[in-house]
Amino acid sequence: MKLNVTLAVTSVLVLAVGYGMFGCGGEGGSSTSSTQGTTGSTTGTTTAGTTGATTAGSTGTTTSGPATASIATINNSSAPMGFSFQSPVTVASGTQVTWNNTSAAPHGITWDTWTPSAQPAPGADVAIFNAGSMSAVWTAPTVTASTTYNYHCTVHGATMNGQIIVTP
Ligand SMILES: [Cu+2]
Repeated sequence: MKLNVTLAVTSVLVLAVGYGMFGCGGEGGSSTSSTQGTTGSTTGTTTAGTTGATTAGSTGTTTSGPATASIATINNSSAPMGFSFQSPVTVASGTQVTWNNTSAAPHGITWDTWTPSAQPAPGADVAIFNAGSMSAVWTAPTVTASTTYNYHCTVHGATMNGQIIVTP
């Protein structure tokens, strides 16, 4: 009988401890430790956006720049005027063309007709360039079909002529 009493007391103690733990746990979870929010206002200076020059993007589609071509302009004893242009020369649209004058006389480029005529005009004539020098740059028009541009020499006339074929 003494053993039964001991068990009963033990059970009560276990229940009491268990109840107490639950009670304490419940109260502990509802603790409201309210942290006072900082209410200081930030009054720092506002940094203005950068107003520096915007760097323009490169307009080329390649980093190597436009294509270039050089047209030889030479002494030619069999030509009517004694000089001739390298002709025909084929270049792509947008190519920067110069005439390289290795002959003994000055020459210039005067544009004539082009075929097909629906394609862009060749633009301004190229000024006279002296013996031993390069002409001003002529930029080939942007064409949508292979186009032949005819020209003759400003100095020597229609018999000193050439052709440039511009491709799309
Ligand atoms: Cu000429």
